[in-house]
Amino acid sequence: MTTNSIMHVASALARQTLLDGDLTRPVAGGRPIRLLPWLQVVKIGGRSIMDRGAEAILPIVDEIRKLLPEHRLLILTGAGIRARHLYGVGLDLGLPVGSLAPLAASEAGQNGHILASLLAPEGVSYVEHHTISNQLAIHLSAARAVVGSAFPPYHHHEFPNSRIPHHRADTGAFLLADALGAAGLTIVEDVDGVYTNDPKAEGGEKAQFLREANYQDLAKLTGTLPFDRALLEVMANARNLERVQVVNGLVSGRLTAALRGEHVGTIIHTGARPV
Ligand code: GWN
Ligand code: ATP
Repeated sequence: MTTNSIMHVASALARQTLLDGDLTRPVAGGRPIRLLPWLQVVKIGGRSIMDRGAEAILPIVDEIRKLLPEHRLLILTGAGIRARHLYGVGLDLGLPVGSLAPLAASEAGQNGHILASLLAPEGVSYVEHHTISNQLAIHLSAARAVVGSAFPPYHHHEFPNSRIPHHRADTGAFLLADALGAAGLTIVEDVDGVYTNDPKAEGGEKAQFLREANYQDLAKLTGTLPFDRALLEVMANARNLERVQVVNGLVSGRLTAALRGEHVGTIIHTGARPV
């Protein structure tokens, strides 16, 4: 006679479909822990800041240098004009979105390498996507800040709903900040914040400045936005990050004030609920 000694693993999700929200919610509906609750994430615009060269970059570098004793920072860069040129060439050749995404992402990485080189004397380095995923805590124990690419590393996993990558640098920065449970995300642009229309476009003088907005209000705006529209979609499902501030990086002191919790740009409220 053989004795049955099979151990049964008790799992709350073992006997049910993962598609039934009523069944998964009691197990999976809780707020995740904050991995790096002291982290401040700063997204530096590729087109709006980095493409302007020394005139815009050096004052921001100076401001970040002075901020280092106060904060521990993950600085993420956007892709800018080189990625736009690349989309033009790639689309002309018929490349699929999953081929264009990593090519554009590499431009965000290049901007990060530039910024990190300028901050190197302060102990700041560029860290790879893999390092951001797995070893950010150790790197930020050794240095006050690191720089990385804001572009999400989707590659051929990019959603096929557009020929231009749908999730770009602003979305990537938000996904990371929310997943890490960061204290905040500041998006640095070349405008004071979000307006009802592009203030630089024709008729832009009629655009109204939005000091504070909800992600749902911004989704109703039919015109352009100063960030990827997909950012609003991921904000709807945010778990940790309750708000984001968009500030003008061409005005000295705005980034510093934003990181100190001051309201100096547009504050966008996400779908994350306070604890
Ligand atoms: O190359 O500047 O990381 O941090 O999306 O992938 O296209 O890669 O395909 O760790 O993995 O160009 O080589 O490049 O920008 O993304 O990096 O120097 O596999 O450190 O090797 O997820 O940096 O690069 O472009 O970010 O955004 O070797 Mo770059 Mo980007 Mo470096 Mo990264 Mo992509 Mo990696 Mo990746 Mo690729
Ligand atoms: P990336 O990092 O992806 O290279 P970026 O964040 O540096 O990009 P843009 O995508 O060019 O920069 O976005 C900033 C620009 O968006 C501003 O210079 C502004 O002219 C424009 N813009 C469009 N719509 C609006 C709006 N509703 N409110 C404010 N600015 C807007």
